Amino acid sequence: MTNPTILPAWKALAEHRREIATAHLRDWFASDPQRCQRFSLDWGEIFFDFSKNRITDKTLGLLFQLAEQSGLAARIESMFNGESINLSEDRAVLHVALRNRSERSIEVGGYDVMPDVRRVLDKMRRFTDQVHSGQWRGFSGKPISDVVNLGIGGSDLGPRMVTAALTPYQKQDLRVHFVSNVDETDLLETLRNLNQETTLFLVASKTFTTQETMTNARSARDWLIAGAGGDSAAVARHFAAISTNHNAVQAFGIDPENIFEFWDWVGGRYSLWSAVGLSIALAVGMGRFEELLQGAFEVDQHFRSTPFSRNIPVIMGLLGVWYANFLGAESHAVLPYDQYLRHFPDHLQQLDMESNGKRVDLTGKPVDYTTGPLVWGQPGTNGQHSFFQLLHQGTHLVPCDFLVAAESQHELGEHHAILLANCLAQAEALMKGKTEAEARDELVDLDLPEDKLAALAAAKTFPGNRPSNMFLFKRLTPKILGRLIALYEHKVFVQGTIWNVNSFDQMGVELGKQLAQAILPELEEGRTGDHDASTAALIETCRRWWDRK
Ligand code: G6Q
Repeated sequence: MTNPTILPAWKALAEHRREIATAHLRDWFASDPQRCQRFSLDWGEIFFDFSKNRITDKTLGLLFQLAEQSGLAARIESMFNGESINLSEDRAVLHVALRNRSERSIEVGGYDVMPDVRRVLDKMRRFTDQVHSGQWRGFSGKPISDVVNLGIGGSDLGPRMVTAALTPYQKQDLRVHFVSNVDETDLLETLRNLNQETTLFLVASKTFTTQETMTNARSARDWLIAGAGGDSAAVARHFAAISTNHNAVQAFGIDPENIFEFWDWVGGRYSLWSAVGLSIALAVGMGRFEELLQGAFEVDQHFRSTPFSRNIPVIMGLLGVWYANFLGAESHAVLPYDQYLRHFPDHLQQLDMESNGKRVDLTGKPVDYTTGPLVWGQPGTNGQHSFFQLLHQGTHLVPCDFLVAAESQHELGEHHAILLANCLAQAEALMKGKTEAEARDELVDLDLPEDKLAALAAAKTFPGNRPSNMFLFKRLTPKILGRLIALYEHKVFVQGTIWNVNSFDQMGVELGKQLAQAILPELEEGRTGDHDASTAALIETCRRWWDRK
């Protein structure tokens, strides 16, 4: 547990930043034909090209030293060995156990968790097989046609993202929907076209107390029972729960047979690999779900056993530290050139910002350095027609991750080649930029007076030297997707280790859960609370417009 800023490598990096302050990526590429070869890794069907980063061999060497001096190797072992590295909640962090496809046991406090993990996977397999084969029937004897996952945050974003990403692998006769928002619009618009007789609800909630999910679950239960002619016995055929809280699930009225358990050592944003992934398994089948696990397992092995110099999540994490702490970057853009990955930035936003959006270190002391970045993005090429302007010419340094498949899931004329060409061109343009002289050359025929020419050339100049990673993968299969997600999970781990923060609690999210509970009775019943004038006026205005005053 060290303040990273006192480490020798940190100090050396601060010094080194000055050495390369005026260097340009364009010149580094021009003078070094081996640059891409040295700064890329061809790992199975993923080609990770990090050569378009503002780094030299020396930068990387110092970053690897920083990782060593931060005790990263020991911390990786602590996680894989089930130690309580989530200090504030005194919990192990073992999403790696959920995708441990080996025979290796993994213990928490001397108890091997692997038999429990396999038992729940078996139960998921039996359940998905029953639903897919039509053996599982609703209250009127019809097979299931629609599954609705009710969950929020970690119990929604991961499975929602994966299910969308694996659309080409989905079972044809089963549709999977996701409802997260307590805004009734979300539930009502989803239920609008569904039939109670053939709809199955999965209530995914680790705690089974989350206000939004429980409110949606209660309304969904009412809708179902109304459709079943008031017979509450229908709930047993139409509700399953994924939770660590058995008592609350049973109190809700869900058949204990339909409970899929997971454990307190699985953080919400790391839970898609657990029974929280049941919606994924129902969408694509258990075999595909296990291919997803396999991909993540391969990354776990890579992360645990590969030297830092060839370790992809370690390199990803260190590059982020370099930009955040030494080059002043405040955000990180994730740009999948893949419509099926449209929810990938949302998932990473939670993964990264909830994990490393922390202001105190592991001892509770406020940090005096930057921690987790703002993570944002959306699929290409759409973003090119909006925020890419700022990426190219704005005043912020925004490191970007591009993700793109070499092969499409479809064949439609030139679409995929155009998509790929755009992706590669953007990364190249961010790196190279366009000099003022090049801009002037393009304008020469306009024959403008010098002041106008200078202004226009300046507007058309691109500084370049803007960094990016490229994740080029062969095709978006379940295994490749599993790998991509796990790479980012471990990247976040690397950064949390260096920043010396707890990446596995989320007190800011807990706060939100408490605050709404306090205002609700004041809104509904007009009770007086202890609020600032602004909040009190807002409550009063709502009540007046509701005509309850
Ligand atoms: C994730 C967070 C948070 C959580 C949701 C839902 O890491 O803890 O996003 O997943 O608040 O919580 P429940 O699963 O308990 O309903």
